[in-house]
Amino acid sequence: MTDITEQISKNNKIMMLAYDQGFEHGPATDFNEKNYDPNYILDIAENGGYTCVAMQYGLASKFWLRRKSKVPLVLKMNGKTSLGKEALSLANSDINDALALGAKAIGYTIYLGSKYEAMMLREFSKLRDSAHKHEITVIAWMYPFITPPSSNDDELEHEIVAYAARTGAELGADIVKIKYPHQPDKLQWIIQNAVGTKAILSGGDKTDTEEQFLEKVRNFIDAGGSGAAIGRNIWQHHDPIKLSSQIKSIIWQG
Ligand code: FBP
Repeated sequence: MTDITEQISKNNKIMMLAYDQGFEHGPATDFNEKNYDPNYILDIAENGGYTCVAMQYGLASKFWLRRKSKVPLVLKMNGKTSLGKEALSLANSDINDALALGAKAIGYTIYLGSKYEAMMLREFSKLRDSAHKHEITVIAWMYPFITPPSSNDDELEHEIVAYAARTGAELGADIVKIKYPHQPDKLQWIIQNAVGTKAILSGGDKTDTEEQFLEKVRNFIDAGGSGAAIGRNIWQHHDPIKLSSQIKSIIWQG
């Protein structure tokens, strides 16, 4: 395989539907009568032009696998609930699970700056090696877990996002999933620092208007980004397919 990310991308670009929030945040904050149901999400993934869908093992085996979805699976391997305070997220599945499911990629969150950082770095590296042995794409959710001093929040924040992108690249991820910075004019610098690794945008909660959100995706792609991994902004929207098609145009046509 020339480019390992080809199996979850189209023309070098990635549009991922993320659905691990039930684990990370719990039903109360994120779900309604429609989007609590994994089949609703898989309908969106299948009809909205997504190049991959990310789920934890339980949902992947009970829903994605059973309906034989054609949208490539990103098995999200680690996770933590919002009930604890510690920034530690360890794997709850392994490479054999990814192989048994037929996942094309694995996803792993690293909380950089957490006091448990070293544990996650070690576990990630082992999973990266096993994934690459089986030609499975490795995606690192690179999430800094430190708050910059308040006096120059914005100035430092984009450097921390760049640091996260850089660390993911140096760790050997094929794709880094990074947050949108407070200073969008620094996006190019951030994405450049992913040196040789594709950078995709992490959606965030649904606080922006539709226009603001689409502008973020556009800025990210214009700055050299390789796509987006979006969850709540899509499946909390009243018309997810229409919004997906707008995002699709931005990702592939600019
Ligand atoms: P969203 O677009 O809903 O933010 O999904 C992307 C994602 O990375 C999910 O995979 C993950 O559950 C969530 O964000 C984590 O969000 P937060 O950092 O706000 O807990």
